[in-house]
Amino acid sequence: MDILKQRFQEKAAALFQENRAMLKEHGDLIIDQVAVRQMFGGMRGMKSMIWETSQLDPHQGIRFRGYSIPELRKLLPKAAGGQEPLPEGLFWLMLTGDLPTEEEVVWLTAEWKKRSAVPEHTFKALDAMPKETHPMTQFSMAILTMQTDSIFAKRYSEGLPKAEYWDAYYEDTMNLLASLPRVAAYIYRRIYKDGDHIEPNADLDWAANFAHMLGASEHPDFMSLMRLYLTIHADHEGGNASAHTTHLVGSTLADPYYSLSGGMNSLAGPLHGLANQEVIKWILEMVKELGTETPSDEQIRQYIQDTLSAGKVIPGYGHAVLRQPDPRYMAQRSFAEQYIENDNIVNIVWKLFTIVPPILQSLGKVKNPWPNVDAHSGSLLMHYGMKEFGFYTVLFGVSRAMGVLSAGIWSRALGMPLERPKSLTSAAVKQFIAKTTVQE
Ligand code: CMX
Repeated sequence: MDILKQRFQEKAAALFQENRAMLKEHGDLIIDQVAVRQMFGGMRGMKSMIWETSQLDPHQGIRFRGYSIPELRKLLPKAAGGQEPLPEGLFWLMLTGDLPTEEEVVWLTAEWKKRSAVPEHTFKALDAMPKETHPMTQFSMAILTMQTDSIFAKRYSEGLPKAEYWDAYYEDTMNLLASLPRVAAYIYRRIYKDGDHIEPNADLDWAANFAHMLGASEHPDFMSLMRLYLTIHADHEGGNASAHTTHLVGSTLADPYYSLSGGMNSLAGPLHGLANQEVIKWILEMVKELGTETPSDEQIRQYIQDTLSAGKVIPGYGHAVLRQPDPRYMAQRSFAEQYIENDNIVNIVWKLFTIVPPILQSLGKVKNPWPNVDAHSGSLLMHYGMKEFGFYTVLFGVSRAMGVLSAGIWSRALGMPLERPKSLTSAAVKQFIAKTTVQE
């Protein structure tokens, strides 16, 4: 058994027993109640699932196993000479709850390298799709084509006992994470670089090798950006759409390939991960319409008003849970302050930070007027020359896979059952209201 799997097994076995005992003693305690408003309002705030890898506070933002993003930027192991955290370290942390040592991260980088082969038929299936197919469609489909290699599916069909589900889920997760950068880079080069693919470089860590295979930028800081980017997008507790979808599909014991592909389809929505492409698209349209890359505050204000008057949302702003500027936005801003000098698009992103919130606030209905993670990411990629914004959500997806799949291993280890909440018709809710208000 490898060192990470062993560490996980110890932690998971202990928590499994603790949870069993807790459920026996306190299983009937009421932890939450559901308002009619929540049933019609996308289940906001309803406590309804267990997710070990991270937790989101509306004011503090995301904490991965208790660590904030600024803390992780300091504490996670880094590449030699690098200043940004290695995403491998975050995966280790999410899975075990412990910060890894440098040696452990070196081991994980090497392990993913060993497992990084992509089946030939995946490339063939991608090549058979029209090039103009959206990169997220290609990504999701590519993940499904690799399902032929699922160890979970194979072992399940051979009679895998329940106590070993997590073990097979772990194997698939490690193989998937190892191969996703290659698949994503293949899609990028296929669509935007005439299929001129770049072989992996075995000397590089997971994120740097991804940056290398993308071949989008020669700048060494692009590798640092990828390390930070892939770390901060990984997880945002369990209720967000991509996490919840992956979790739901996994609860049927569909293997990690099916689950992740489902999660990626969720990420592809403009209210979720696709917002990173929408932000840059919107900014570039603004620049084009105004005829300048250095618009005045007044011009930007008017453009925002026009967007809202057209019945559209301001992409990159607002959040279902957060009520403060997103720490993932702030981390990217701090990266830009450190690495980038005077970039027009970055400057627009910073101007929006002060101009958008009062306007959204004045609408009187937006619960969070602050920027989310997607408001900043595209401007950094643009800076290093990766201008193909249709691809941006795939980058988000490669990172998000780490969070949702490590959470999936936990779900299998903790014996989480098939997810099956209760739905009601509108008529049933009305009947409930009539009965309840008469009783009052
Ligand atoms: N621009 C304009 N209107 C907005 C808005 C924005 N950025 N954010 C929220 N609103 C509107 C909502 O559309 C809603 O309007 P209606 O009542 O007319 O339907 C109202 O304000 C209340 O919404 P809310 O409770 O504040 O926000 P929700 O929890 O319903 O939605 C989110 C959250 C993210 C979907 C929404 O803020 C939004 O559409 N933002 C823009 C898209 C975006 O950036 N998504 C990425 C989120 C991060 C991620 O998942 O990657």
